[in-house]
Parts: sequence; C-alpha cells; structure tokens
Amino acid sequence: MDTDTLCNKFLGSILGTAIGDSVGAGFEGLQGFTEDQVHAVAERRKVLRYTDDTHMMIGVAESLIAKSGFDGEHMANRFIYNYNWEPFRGYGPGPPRIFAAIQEGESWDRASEKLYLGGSYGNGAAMRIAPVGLLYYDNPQKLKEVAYQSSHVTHAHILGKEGAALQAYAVALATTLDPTSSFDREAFLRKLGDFVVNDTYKEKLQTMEDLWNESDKIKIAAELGNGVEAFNSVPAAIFSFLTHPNSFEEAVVYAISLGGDTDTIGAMAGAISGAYLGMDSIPAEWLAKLENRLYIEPLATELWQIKTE
Ligand code: R7I
Ligand code: MG
Ligand code: MG
Repeated sequence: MDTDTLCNKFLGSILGTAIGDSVGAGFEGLQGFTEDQVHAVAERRKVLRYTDDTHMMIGVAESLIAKSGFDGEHMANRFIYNYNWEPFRGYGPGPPRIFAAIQEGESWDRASEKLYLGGSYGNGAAMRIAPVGLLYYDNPQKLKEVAYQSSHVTHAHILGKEGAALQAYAVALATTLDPTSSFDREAFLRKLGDFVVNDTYKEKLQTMEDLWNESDKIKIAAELGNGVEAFNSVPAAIFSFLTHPNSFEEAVVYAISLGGDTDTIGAMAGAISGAYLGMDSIPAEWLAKLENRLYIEPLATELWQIKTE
C-alpha cells in the first residue's frame, strides 16, 4: 500500500470515530427511530459536537504521539488533564472516579481495579481505541498488548479489555484491506474469531452468520446487544460495518439506528469503516461541521508519521 493511501485510512478512522460519535450523540438511549431521522439530524445540526468517546480517543492519540508508543502513566495523566478541562462531555460514571483516585495518589495501574467487582467492562476502552488499531495495524500481537494496557487505565475487567482489543483489531484489519477489491465478509469475520479469546465475543461473532439478511433491528439489537457494556456494543459496530462495507455513511447511520448506546456504536463503526474506505469516504458536509476538526485531523497524520518514518 502506498503511504498516501495509508494516511487517508488513518485520517478516515480518527475522523470516522469523531463523526460517528457526534452524529450518534443525539440519539443516545433512544430506540425505534429511522435511518432517515439520523440523516435529518446530521444535516440539520450546525455543529457536530462530540462526546467522551472522541475526547478520550484524542487522549489516547496524544499520548501515543508524545511517547511514540504506550506509556501508562502518561496516558492516564493525559486523560485526567483533558477531563479536567472538559468534564461536560458525557463521561461514563467510572472514569471520573478513577481520575479522582489517581489525583489523590493512587497509582495509575491500580485505580481501575477497584471499580465495580474486578474492574469495568463498559465500552469506554473500546470506544477510544482507534489510534491503537492504527499504530499497530500490522502487528496483531503488539496491538493486543497495547489495547489491553491502554484499556487498563480505566477498564480492568477482561471483557472491557477484550472488547477494546477486538475493536482495535477490526480497525487494523480494515486498514490492511484495499477497498477497490471486493470485500470478503466471511474472511474478515473468521480473522476476528481467530483473534478473540473470550467465548462471549466468539459467540457474538458466530451469531452474526445468522443475521446477515435480518431486517428487524430490534432482533439484531437483542442478539448482538446495543448497550454500554463492551460485549453489547463492539459486536454491533462490527456488524454494522460488515453489512455496509462500501459506504461510510450507510455503515454509521445503520449503527446509530440500532439504538441504545448510539454515539459509541456509531463511533466504533465509523472507526472501522473509515479505516477501510479512508477519509474521502466521509461526507464532506459532515466533516465541515465537526467540532475541533482542525485539532483532531493532525493527530491522525502524526500517528501516520510515527508509523512511516
Ligand atoms: O465504559 P465507560 O467509560 O462508559 C462509556 C459510555 C459510553 O456510552 C460513552 O458514550 C458514555 O456515555 O459512557 O464507563 P464505566 O462506568 O466504566 O462503564 C459504563 C457502565 O457499564 C457502568 O455505568 C455500568 O452500568 C456498566 N458496567 C458494569 N456493571 C456491572 N458490573 C461496567 N462494568 C460493570 C461491572 O463490572
Ligand atoms: Mg459518549
Ligand atoms: Mg455512548
């Protein structure tokens, strides 16, 4: 792959996260709305404002860039710094409690273990993982290691980490593929199944085989999940991409129309689709309205520079 194409894919995945998040944000917690309504909201909005999903993805990217790789203490401090500036971004309940504990002296790699019983399995680690999927797109073992480590800052539960690793790997696989060749859905799904170790995720991936032609979104949400848990949202995002591989807009709008945790499922579908199709596939009128685009976009090029220098 030539380096310009790779750069376009990095941009597509980073901006795709932010677009999916900000278009989906208006529907969080809702159910039973149509794809037309999603299109209409995206068009009507003057500014597409993002939430914690993008805000934390920015933190992951900033830290990977500053350290040319993973540094847990640095990433934790970056999350805290960003949160303290903009606490209003709709964070889940866990991360702010962890940030407070670290600021009170707890070590960055222990604070998350005290949340819930054995750590959070919320989707907060998966929603922000695109930069890890991109930086290690050609090294699945390292990708898994860094996905787990970066998750651990806030999500110590194995299902939270595994969901993040699976989402990162989907971004990575999408990055490796040429979108001008025909898309092999079964091969993509098989690779995800071989990568993931946890049965909860293996079973969700298998379930997809029976859902390719299912039009009832309530049934799809019931089978794959559309909630705030990593295992109830990463599969839905992957499924949205796999059923709409050739259009960023269709993949993201479909993901959001599944309802529930719409900003997050939209963000993760956008990350995968953008990594496959590249930034040029994202509707220009959406990109033009994205809050802070001028800050977010260079993060993608800086990650690409680290990768290609
Ligand atoms: O995962 P997290 O950062 O939340 C991300 C979500 C996304 O939808 C964002 O868009 C934003 O809206 O929030 O926050 P956590 O608090 O770690 O986890 C989210 C939720 O998952 C928690 O509030 C719990 O409801 C649930 N959860 C658990 N419930 C029981 N037992 C996570 N871990 C557990 C658990 O171990
Ligand atoms: Mg959010
Ligand atoms: Mg959400």
